[in-house]
Amino acid sequence: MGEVKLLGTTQSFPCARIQWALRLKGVEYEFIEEDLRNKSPLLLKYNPVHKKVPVLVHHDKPIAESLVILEYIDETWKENPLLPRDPYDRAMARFWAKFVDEKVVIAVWGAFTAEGEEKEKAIESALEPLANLEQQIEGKKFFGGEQIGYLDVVVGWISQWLNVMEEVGGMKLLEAERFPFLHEWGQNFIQAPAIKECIPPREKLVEYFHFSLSYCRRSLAAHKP
Ligand SMILES: N[C@@H](CCC(=O)N[C@@H](CS)C(=O)NCC(=O)O)C(=O)O
Repeated sequence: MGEVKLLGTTQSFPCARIQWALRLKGVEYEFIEEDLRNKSPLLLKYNPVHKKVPVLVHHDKPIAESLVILEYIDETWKENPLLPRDPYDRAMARFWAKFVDEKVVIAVWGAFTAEGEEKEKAIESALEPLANLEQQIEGKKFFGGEQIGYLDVVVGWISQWLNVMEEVGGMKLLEAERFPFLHEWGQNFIQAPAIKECIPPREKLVEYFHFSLSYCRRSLAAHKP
């Protein structure tokens, strides 16, 4: 199916989504590690609009945005389908994927970076969309049913990244007592061979989130009136 390249960083969860999908489908690819503090001419050429990773390059044609790339992968390599076949189930998987990126990621990031009086409020705001996800996974092994599917790959970051964000950001969100089904799903997800191979080492993520947190707080402080 031609040459496949992925421009990404090991610590980025949108990039992990793409590596997981390619591995679940058995697609060979070359991973090109980007330095986001010094973006390569290749990244600027292939994603001139957002200048972000991941970018999948197939037959020299670039595709950006992880959710868009996942759909491209699923339509191009038919084995081990990621999206459900039923149109309604497909629509629901897309609805929840959008929810994850627009609500869960934003709220968790807010809780991670919040300080002082704002922290408790931000944590409460992050627990709400997580509770919506808990309802979705209750009674199922994976969001995709018996097999890992599109929504599992989209939510996958909470299995490792969230845990590190909790530690670095001094908060607790995904407690087993509060979210038993999501917690169990995370354990199952991370054990799958195609997934396990592409989970960044914990210490790399710790370093990455420490850097992100101080960077974010420095820029907030610089913009305070
Ligand atoms: N919505 C995008 C988000 C991609 C994204 O935020 N990538 C980050 C790394 S995790 C990035 O490239 N940041 C560089 C920058 O913002 O300049 C997706 O799902 O692909």
